[in-house]
Amino acid sequence: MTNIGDQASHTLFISDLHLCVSRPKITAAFLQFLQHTATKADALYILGDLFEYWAGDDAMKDAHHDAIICAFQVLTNTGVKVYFMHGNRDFLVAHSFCDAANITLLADPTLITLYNQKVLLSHGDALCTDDAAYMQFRQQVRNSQWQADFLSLPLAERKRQIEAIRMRSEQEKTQKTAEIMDINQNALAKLLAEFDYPAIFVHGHTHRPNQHHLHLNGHHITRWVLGDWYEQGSYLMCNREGFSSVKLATEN
Ligand code: LP5
Ligand code: MN
Repeated sequence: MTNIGDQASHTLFISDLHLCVSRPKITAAFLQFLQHTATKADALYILGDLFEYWAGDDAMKDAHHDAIICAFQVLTNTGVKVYFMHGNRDFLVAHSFCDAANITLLADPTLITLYNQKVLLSHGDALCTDDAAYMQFRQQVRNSQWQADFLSLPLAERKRQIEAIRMRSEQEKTQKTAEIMDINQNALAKLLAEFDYPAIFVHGHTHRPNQHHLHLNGHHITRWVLGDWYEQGSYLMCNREGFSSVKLATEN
């Protein structure tokens, strides 16, 4: 492959878009991103919370989801690989959606090698261990029997229950400090040790985009936190020279 200008080999990372029918501007920005920015990349990694929520793959037959699936198909047909990891909002995304969109589902966490560097990927919510109420909720809804029972409910009932949990979650978050809702440093150190201290760790979820440097057991690790797309789209780009965070132009 010839590496010139923006054709140079590179990989993109995004998370926390929270796409939904009631925020059409974000969906439009995302479709633009897929058509223009992502087509030049080798691969796109979506690290969770692509959707505001996902009630089950039978919810994907509407026009909003159809446009997103078609855009993924167009992108992947040009040879760009798209990988998707579950977030806390869309962990019910399953193989019907991924097959239709031609994207690959990744486990959380996943270790990849990118341009000779070990890069660990996660949504990030599993590391928010100080948030005891969330951890308990997470354990319950990530149970496969619980999910099978939930998915056996009619779609309208699932949506009703999710809306109720959303309201409760928003209410409870007002009572939690920012520290409680951030990554726990011991949980982070434990995860990085399990993966033999990768050079890079990329995650989303906290909506606190940043670059952090850690020194653990003689290793230097860079932790990149992805931003959400509520106000402005953004992505992390990685090429042979390293990582850089990019904001999308906003339309006026
Ligand atoms: O998403 P975000 O960033 O706003 O908040 C998260 C945590 N909240 C959640 C809940 C989701 O936002 C909404 C549900 C998504 C849909 C999933 C589909 C299938 C599930 C269906 C369930 C019926 O993840 C929030 C964290 C925050 O991140 C920061 O890390 O604090 O956690 C909470 O607010 C959780 C509450 O503290 C506890 C909620 C208890 C609800 C108990 C109900 C028990 C019933 C279980 C299932 C029916
Ligand atoms: Mn999240």
